Amino acid sequence: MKSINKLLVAITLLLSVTFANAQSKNNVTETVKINGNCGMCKKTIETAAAKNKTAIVNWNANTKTATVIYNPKKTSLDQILKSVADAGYDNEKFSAPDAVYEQLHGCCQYDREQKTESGK
Ligand SMILES: [Cu+2]
Repeated sequence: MKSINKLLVAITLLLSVTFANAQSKNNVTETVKINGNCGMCKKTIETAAAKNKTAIVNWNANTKTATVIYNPKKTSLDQILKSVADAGYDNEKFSAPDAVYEQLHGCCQYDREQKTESGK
């Protein structure tokens, strides 16, 4: 059993090294939909998303989309978007808890389009 584990670790390491070499940089860039209204939202969203300093997020109030740059070895898009939802902002993967949404500043209470199950 132990030797199988070691083999798996070795294979995983080998694959990740190969993967890292295949890319000049580890960072990936994705565009995601995040609800919000104004500049204050932008600050909250970007701060929440970059909480663990593993992502750079640039949210656009006009398009309601954010460009997310992150290193998939250190974090995941799910983790980043979960932080954004926890800060009160619905996004394409997670819905904000109602209680947090209600705590947002009046001008920041964006129209919730389709409310999906929280914690989805
Ligand atoms: Cu706002």
